[in-house]
Amino acid sequence: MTEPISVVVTGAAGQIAYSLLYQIAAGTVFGPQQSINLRLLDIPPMMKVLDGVVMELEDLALPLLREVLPTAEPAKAFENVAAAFLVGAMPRKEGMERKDLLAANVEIFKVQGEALDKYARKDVRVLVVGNPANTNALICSHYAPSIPKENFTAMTRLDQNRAQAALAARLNVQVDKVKNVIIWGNHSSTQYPDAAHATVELSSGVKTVPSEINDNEWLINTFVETIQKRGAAVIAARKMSSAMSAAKAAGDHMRDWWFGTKPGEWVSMGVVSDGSYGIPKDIVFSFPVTIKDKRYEIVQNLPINNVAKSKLDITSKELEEERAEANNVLKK
Ligand code: NAX
Repeated sequence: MTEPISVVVTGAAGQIAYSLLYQIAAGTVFGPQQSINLRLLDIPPMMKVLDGVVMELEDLALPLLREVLPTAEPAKAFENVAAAFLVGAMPRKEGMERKDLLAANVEIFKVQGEALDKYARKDVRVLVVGNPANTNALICSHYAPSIPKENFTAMTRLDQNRAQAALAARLNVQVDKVKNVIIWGNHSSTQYPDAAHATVELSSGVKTVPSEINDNEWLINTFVETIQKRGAAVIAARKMSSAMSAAKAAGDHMRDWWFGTKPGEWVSMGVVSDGSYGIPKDIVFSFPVTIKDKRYEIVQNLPINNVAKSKLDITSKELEEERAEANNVLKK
């Protein structure tokens, strides 16, 4: 067994963390040989709830889990961390406008960016889950200038998993037979779930998903809208937002970042745009990436048709607007 690494989860008393912490402690994310010191950050009113989470973590009796530190102080939570799951965020309350939500979260991610800069390892891998995830990741990175920008990512893996599952259901195949579906853009209703480059493994060989489904209208309209609105559909049914599937997706994202993608396969992650596919630079945009040695590269030269181009424009415009609003808040 290797030396323990420190891993922080923020929003540790919340719903997503409740499912995520087990995966981290059980070795599903960082591997079965990697022992873990967990740092759990939440806000002061949640400390009692967090005590309960700590008790449950103890009761898991998992050998990989070494120390567990519950705290409301970012300075302690981010100390020497090698990986950070930034799940905690201000939820949208009734009557709250998008602007107000953004303003509240900009403040949180500024503080956490500064704490990462000061206390975390310089090679820390940061995954932002808390919404608006893409713009929160951008802000966080901005306030942690000593950590490379590439080390900040936002989660669109839940959208990818949803898209993969929807295509597998439509094709009546096991979910792992479908590969390389892409989520472009923002983790919001403007995201573009794109099946144009996806493949499916059938007994007759590997085929492209569009040729097997052979229903453009379904792929361009029904499929895209179903994925864009899936989060809202879960809330309508469960009266609470996706948590089990979000936690699984966060684990998938970090595990692939840590251990790499399989040959010929890619995954979608919100990363700082380098201008690929004509996307404006310096927004956190979800692209297909391949990963090796803990470094990702954006998959290049995929053909983008006019429909896809217009969808990419819509979601990048929204991200530029969010960035402008965030900058306004920070200037005040
Ligand atoms: P919960 O409301 O259950 O938990 C959030 C926790 O964060 C609470 O315990 C709260 O006290 C804590 N918190 C608030 N401010 C904090 C701060 N400054 N520092 C540390 N902790 C803080 O929400 P949950 O269902 O766990 O969702 C968490 C976030 O994930 C939300 O922002 C949600 O919108 C977002 N999601 C993002 C997804 C994605 O794909 N990127 C999908 C799922 C989810 O909707």
